[in-house]
Amino acid sequence: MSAATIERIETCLVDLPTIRPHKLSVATMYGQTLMLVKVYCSDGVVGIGEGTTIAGMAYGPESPEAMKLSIDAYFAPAMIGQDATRVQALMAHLGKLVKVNHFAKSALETALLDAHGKRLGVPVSELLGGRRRDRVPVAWTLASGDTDRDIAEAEQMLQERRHRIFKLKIGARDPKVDIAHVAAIKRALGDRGAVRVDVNMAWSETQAAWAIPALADAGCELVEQPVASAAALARLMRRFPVALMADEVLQGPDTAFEIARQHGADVFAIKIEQNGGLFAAQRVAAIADAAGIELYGGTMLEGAVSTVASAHLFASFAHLQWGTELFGPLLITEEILAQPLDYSDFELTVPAGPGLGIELDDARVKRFTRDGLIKVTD
Ligand code: MUC
Ligand code: MG
Repeated sequence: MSAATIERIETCLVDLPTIRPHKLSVATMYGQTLMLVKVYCSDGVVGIGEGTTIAGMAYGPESPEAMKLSIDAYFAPAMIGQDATRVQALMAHLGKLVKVNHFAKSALETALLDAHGKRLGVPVSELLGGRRRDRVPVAWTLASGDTDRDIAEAEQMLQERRHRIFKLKIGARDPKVDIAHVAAIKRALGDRGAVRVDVNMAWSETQAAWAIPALADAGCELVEQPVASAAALARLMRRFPVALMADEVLQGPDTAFEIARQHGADVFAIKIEQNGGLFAAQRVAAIADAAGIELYGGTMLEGAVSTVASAHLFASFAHLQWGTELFGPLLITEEILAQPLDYSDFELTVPAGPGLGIELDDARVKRFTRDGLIKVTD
């Protein structure tokens, strides 16, 4: 095919409010910042990508501001004039020039895949080997910090047939208080809703050893990243029958291989940003499959662009035993797509159009675009 080269790259920061405060063990979020990137190619095709973090730098090493800066100052100059049609080769080239920066790389790879899919007239899922499903189950996170409010929220989601899998964010409070919270929610929902928890690394190994059986007794079916250490997670695996999921410790194929080698998790939460892009996340999923580890489609509470990129990847997985948590756009008050995504009957439809299959509402994006790199708060 005739080469299309990269002509220009634009980045912006878009600050959007969340529908309610979102409380994690690491921080409370009141809004989400999307770092959006547009890659303009010589054949007239424009690809879009997105990078997000959770609560600024409280969750991981990159911030939206750092992603923008690294793209503007380092990635973009190295990409101008390069062949836009050889996505893996270009990403490998960038990998040599810039260490780590997984989130920024994921945003750029998403934009290149979007552009290439548009160019070829196929969805991104086809560039990843072809989809095995058109819709993916979507969990909702209950994280208001208040048990009654969380129960009311879950009831509303069940009634609207939007979600029936609920992930509870715990770890900020005393484990005893957290377990009472989980038990109350599971009691209220019964068999109508699955309950899982994400501790975001907050517990010590001894706290986890005490709390995990209590969570299982409360009806919790999956415990995500209870401790920070991969070795401690592997030790906990030997002690309890309840499913344990790795999230933060998965930072690309090398880490996935090491955890799989130690039988260090029952389930992998696959995140495109945390692993350094869609292809790296695909390799992580392949390692999990080979090791008999089950799969879950994770999120960095991404906006629509990265959510859809993830959906294309998860649609191509051979196994997706635990569904996904691709609810990020629903946590944000503003719709930034020209055509909203289809969340219905407890699932998200993976768009079928070329590339990501979505179009930004540019006027809305502009309205929330930050003027400058640093957010001014009063
Ligand atoms: C995480 O740690 O998995 C996913 C859902 C949510 O509420 O937070 C994220 C991050
Ligand atoms: Mg997690």
